[in-house]
Amino acid sequence: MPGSGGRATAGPQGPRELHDSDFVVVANRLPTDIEVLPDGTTAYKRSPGGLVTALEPLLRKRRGAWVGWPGSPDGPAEPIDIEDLRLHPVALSATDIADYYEGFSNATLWPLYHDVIVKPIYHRQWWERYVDVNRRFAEATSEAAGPGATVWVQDYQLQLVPKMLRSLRPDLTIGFFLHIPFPPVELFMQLPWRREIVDGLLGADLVGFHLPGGAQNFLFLSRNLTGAATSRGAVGVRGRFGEVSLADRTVRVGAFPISIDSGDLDHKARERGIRRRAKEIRAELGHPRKILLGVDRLDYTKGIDVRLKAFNELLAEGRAKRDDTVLVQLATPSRERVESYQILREDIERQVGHINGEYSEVGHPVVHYLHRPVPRDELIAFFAASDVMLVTPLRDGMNLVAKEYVACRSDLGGALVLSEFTGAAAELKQAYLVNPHDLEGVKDAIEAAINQTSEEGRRRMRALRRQVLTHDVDRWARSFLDSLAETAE
Ligand code: GDG
Repeated sequence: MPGSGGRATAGPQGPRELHDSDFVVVANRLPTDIEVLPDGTTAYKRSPGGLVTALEPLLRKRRGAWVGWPGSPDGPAEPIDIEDLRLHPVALSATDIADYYEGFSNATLWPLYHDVIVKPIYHRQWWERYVDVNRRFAEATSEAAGPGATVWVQDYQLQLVPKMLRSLRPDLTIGFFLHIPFPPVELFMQLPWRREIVDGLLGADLVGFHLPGGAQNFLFLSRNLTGAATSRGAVGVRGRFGEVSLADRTVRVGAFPISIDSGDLDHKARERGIRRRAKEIRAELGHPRKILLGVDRLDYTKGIDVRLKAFNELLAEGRAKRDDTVLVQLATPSRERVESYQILREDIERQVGHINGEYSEVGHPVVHYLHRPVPRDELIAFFAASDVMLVTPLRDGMNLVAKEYVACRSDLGGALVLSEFTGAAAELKQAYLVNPHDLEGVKDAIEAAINQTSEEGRRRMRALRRQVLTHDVDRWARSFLDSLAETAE
């Protein structure tokens, strides 16, 4: 796929038939925003996610297809070939978006799976729409997949697809990966449609989670809700697997911690242009002694309020100096039509206003807050420019930002303050690990990170980089797909 965008073309293999892909990825969004222009031609722009980058070579090699929502109501209705990749759009109406996406996915499942930080809303009408949209995704996938193809379904919006797809196409090998945490059993049991979700996932041959804990929760629920026999499996080279034995087949369950394209990011962050921009950023911020950085979608799971509270108290106690420390918070707008996100935004902006009102001077705010997406290169320059990266979620499946920061620090500078409640904490043990519910602990960790000696910082960063650079997204995808291939054998 082209990196920037352009117009759709037939691939070098010529026009393609339906049912001809050996490898199909199914996700809520297509990897490319596609728009039908007034003259009837199609313009597209690739969204540069890690998943796309990781899967691109495989998709090309295996006549790949991607099934997903094109991201706007003006998307194409028919499959479209962009070079070797076939995109199968699933059209969503305004009501689909409201009930399936903003409703059931993001106001029911998202808070439920993130430890009910916000109270999940259970609406029958949202559920019905979720079932309906999942069915349409399964049908589109069934049209895309060739005989005996491998299908990889992604994430919480599509948990019913594996079962629906298997009943349409028993010949397929189906994998499912959940990008967010799979919750503790007591919380999952709140869901009025808990049995349907577990049955939906059990339609896959392999169900993957970031962490072994999520896999264990799922195994327990499978046994208790369906009566199936489960086993923990042996500890093997690729980690621990469990199995669910159904009447006619076995479902494998495992942990596959996702990662980033670390090599690429490492390379990018060394470029002269990025390093120059990082210096400029420090200058624009007034050459403070220490720059603290937060980078998140504006989401209540990310603990942006936690770090603001901690910073406020450190300033009040004189443990952070108002004239030489700044906090930059880059907050990407997210799910702005969901009420809990509107409340969160007001709360964060009130906190930022309060801190700046108390501790800033004219022309020298102590908190710099942007509510907009920042271009990728600019983000990398921010990573390279900051002394302390603050990653303080109350719950997070993995958190790629923590890994990205580490990948950008070939200078061994910087420090990572990381919540224990992220998936990344299982791998990034040399970070300053914090319990985000323990405000004093968070303050101590930030203070220690601000004042670390350069030897201590280098020691920690070297160990963090060893982990991140050797465990990249390509390794993640390969290990999932190799395990999935084993289930087919
Ligand atoms: C879900 C799970 C899991 C952020 N702001 C900007 C920007 N970003 C990029 C980051 C990073 C990505 O967005 C965010 O990824 P995270 O992993 O941190 O968080 P979620 O969006 O919640 O992702 C999470 C992930 O899925 C993968 O499985 O790790 O736990 O919740 O790549 O750099 N990118 C640009 N401008 C921004 O302003 N260009």
